[in-house]
Amino acid sequence: MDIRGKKFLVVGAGLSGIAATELLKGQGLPVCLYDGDKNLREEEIRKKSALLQDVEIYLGSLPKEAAEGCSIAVLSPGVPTDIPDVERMRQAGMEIWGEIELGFAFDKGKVLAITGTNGKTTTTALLGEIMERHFAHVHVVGNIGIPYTALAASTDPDSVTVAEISSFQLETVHAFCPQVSAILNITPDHLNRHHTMENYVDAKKRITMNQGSGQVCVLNYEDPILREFASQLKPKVFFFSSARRLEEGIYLDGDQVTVRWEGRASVLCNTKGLQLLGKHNYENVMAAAAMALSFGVPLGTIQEALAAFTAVEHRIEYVATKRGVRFYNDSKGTNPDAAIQAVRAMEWPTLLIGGGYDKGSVYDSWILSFGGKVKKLVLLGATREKIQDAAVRLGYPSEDIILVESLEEAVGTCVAHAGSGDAVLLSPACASWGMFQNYEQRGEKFKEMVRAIEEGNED
Ligand code: UMA
Repeated sequence: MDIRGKKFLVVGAGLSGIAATELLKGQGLPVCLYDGDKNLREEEIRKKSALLQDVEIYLGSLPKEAAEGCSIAVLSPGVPTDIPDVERMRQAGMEIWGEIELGFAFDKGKVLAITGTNGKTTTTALLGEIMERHFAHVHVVGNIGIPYTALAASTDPDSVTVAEISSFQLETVHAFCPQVSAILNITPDHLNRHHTMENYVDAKKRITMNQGSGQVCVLNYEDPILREFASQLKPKVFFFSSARRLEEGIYLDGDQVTVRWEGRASVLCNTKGLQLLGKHNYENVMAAAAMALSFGVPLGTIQEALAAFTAVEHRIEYVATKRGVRFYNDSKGTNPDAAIQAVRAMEWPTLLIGGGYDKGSVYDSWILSFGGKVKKLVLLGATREKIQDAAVRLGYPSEDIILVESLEEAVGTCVAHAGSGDAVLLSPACASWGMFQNYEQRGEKFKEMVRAIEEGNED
């Protein structure tokens, strides 16, 4: 589509919206910016970039005349596609794009894109490090925290973009077409936004929708939805498995990761040589390696990157040991499935801090994964009663549940109840929204509080 001469309406003045507006303005395209939050201040937004100085900004509501002058709306990921604001944009004849679609429209190089319910950020960060060892010009963007539109204009035909793409972002792609895609796993998440599991799965599958036979899609063989999806795909499928040997693909066999791809069999690595823990991380390693191999990166380069890679921040991140108690920050455990992995990784009696924004998740599988390991369940946020009810219904002792008002109170409560040899784990199974700007801020605050705990008298 020729976008010259079109006027854009960017929706949302967060990270994505500001970057999208800067990109359009920098390209000399007409653009206005709208944010539904009437409490935002125009001058604060303009301060974020010199390129925003003469952009029309609308806050709280969008005047009809402003909407009518625009041809393409570029939604930030957090803007649902079915809200009245967006419906009005459709009625005004606007095409509805997402920020990823806009970034892709300006990308002159190749893209590798990763989605999935869990493991996206680790896989994206790892793939970025692998790519940086082999290619001169690599960008790592997307849901990982750097908007695609912030870097799209600086791509060239030789550049490689590694993009973490959420289901929110996939709802509004149209021409987006990665050279290599990956869907790591699909378990229920964000159901308040997508309404049904079917819609959520459909959003994830859109990462492949424009891929052709010359391209590759990496899929988890052990995920029943994805295994079945493979038969419907045009791109070549590269499976990974943590549970069985595959005739073609990449798999975990005991401690060894083996690759069988295009007629060759090789050992990628031994998991004991990795600085990542847990089966879910070995799956992330296999996915990143499969993506890199199918993009032509030599095995030796991938092996070097794997040996050097350490866990990403906020994901089962060790913070400190205070008074004999180990503290772990898993603020990125924003859904039950991710939080289960963190509980499983704990080898000590654990005081678990959970709860937060209500995404409509069901917490039963998370609670059932406690397996006698969680000695206190400290709950905060909008979901605290919902989690409490589920825990009691599933037989978790009600006297071991403590409801608190803030993260500070949660940490204080854990300190009061923990003994030497215990672990305190922040792994909320919920998003941070409503109490924090994002999971990073929640994790940072937790780490600050932990570091401030006085050592006390240790025997
Ligand atoms: N807004 C509206 N109307 C609405 C909803 C929001 O105007 O109906 C406005 C808000 O008032 C606010 C702005 O939109 O000013 C916020 O936009 P946003 O929520 O899309 O946030 P960004 O700052 O642009 O960050 C987004 C992603 N946020 C979400 O998906 C919610 C970030 O993912 C991502 O890192 C960033 O773009 C860069 O690509 C965060 C996230 O929580 C980490 N992602 C979810 C997850 O990982 O589970 C999907």
